[in-house]
Amino acid sequence: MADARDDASLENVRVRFLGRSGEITNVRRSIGTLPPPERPEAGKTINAAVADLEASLADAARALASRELERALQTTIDVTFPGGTPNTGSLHPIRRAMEDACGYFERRGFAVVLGNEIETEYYNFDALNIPADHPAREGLDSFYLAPGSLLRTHTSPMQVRTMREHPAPVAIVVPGKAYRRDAIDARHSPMFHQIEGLLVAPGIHLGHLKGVLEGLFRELFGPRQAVRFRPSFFPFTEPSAEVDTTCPGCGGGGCRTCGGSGWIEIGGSGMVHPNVLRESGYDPAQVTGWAFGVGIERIAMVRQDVDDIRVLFENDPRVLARLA
Ligand code: 2NM
Repeated sequence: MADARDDASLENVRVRFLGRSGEITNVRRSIGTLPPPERPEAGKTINAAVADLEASLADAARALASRELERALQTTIDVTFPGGTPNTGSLHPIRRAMEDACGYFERRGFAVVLGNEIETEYYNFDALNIPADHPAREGLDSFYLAPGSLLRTHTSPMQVRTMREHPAPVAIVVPGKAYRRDAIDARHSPMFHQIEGLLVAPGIHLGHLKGVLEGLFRELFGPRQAVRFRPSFFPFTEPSAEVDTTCPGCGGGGCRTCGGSGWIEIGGSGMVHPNVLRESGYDPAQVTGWAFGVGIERIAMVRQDVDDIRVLFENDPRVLARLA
């Protein structure tokens, strides 16, 4: 009985001896047939037997339950089995591109400057030599909050603010959000991220800019990146150049990412315009400087190999988990 396999076999034992027509029950009933003097002794013996049997049944039930628990523990939980890998999350590709770019400049002694996203028209346009009749200044292209106040259309205003507060030399990068009234499509988002750089000191020239940008793109895309300047125009730099780098998708041979040219357009740059230096409190006869701006989404898209900027804002975990 002590090694009964289940509750049913214990119940069989109980019924067989203690049930309504069980063996002990029958013996108890037959007490009446004994001579009266023998009945008390017989009753005592039977009661003792019943108590004995009930105690044994209870012991057996406890032993059975304990064996069943032991078996359940051993069959359902293997404490040595390796656990599943938890989802740990990761930095967003935009954040990663921004931190990689900032890290590159920080290691070269540049300060990282953050600033307000609400700007005055003066810092966003006037101080940057952008004329009053420039189309970017129209309410159609920029988010004005009130007359003279708008969401910054680039992070350049912080560069002017920094120059006004610190005498040359200055070496900074300004990462952050910028806003333009563009309709959302595969390449445009009304909110986007930039990193802009500024180096002003005596004797600074375009050659310095080219070397620094080459290092930046090698940091971001790999060791074989080259830089190509294409002449362009920005009001705040002279001369100005669009910046291309070797297409990381094909290494320069031509592919879908670069439209077959082997180069991808990644930003703008130039030598800071004398008017901007003067407006910032610097003397263009004493110091010169380069500046550049690159789109962070553009970097993240090329690194993630996605051709639609909206993928970066939808935040599908399957995309976020995919490392470049
Ligand atoms: C660009 C392209 C070229 C730029 C200029 C300045 C400042 F404040 F120094 F004048 N900051 N950033 C600059 C120059 C930005 O972005 C496409």
